Amino acid sequence: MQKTLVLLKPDAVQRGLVGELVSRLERKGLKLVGMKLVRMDDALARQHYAEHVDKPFFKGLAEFITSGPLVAMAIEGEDAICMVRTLMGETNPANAAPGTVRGDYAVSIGLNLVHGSDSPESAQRELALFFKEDEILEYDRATDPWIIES
Ligand code: IDP
Ligand code: MG
Repeated sequence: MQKTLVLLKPDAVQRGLVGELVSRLERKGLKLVGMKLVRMDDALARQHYAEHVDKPFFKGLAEFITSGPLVAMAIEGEDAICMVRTLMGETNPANAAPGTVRGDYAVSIGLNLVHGSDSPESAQRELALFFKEDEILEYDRATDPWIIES
């Protein structure tokens, strides 16, 4: 089992796509183990996008990601990190396949609706930026009767 961080970025919230995008993750069979509405500030943007702070697009990215509320989710599943990235599609919506979130809904690389951690190390680091330990639920599949396996 892996856990990964998914962000429904401010454009997804502003366009009213939260339900649709959560639904896609649920239908795939991924488990929602944490969820909150967050307004990122500059400091959190710099931490979250640490690998990009020196890139030319960082200023625009930081302005956008702090521009309004976003939905942060902790998602669990087998190969969840890769699965989420596949559901999201390529970073640039021009290259994102139809059927993916970015392929179906996004038209610009700046406004590409979703974030998903890209490795187990990133997932662990990024989840800790958005969630305290007790804000991510632990399900025990053997004993928790409300968990229906997809
Ligand atoms: P990812 O979100 O698919 O993992 P990254 O390369 O990690 O893509 O970039 C993080 C975010 O920064 C992207 O989702 C996108 O919103 C933005 N971004 C990346 N490259 C560019 C660019 O060349 N111009 C503008 N924004 C970019
Ligand atoms: Mg990335």
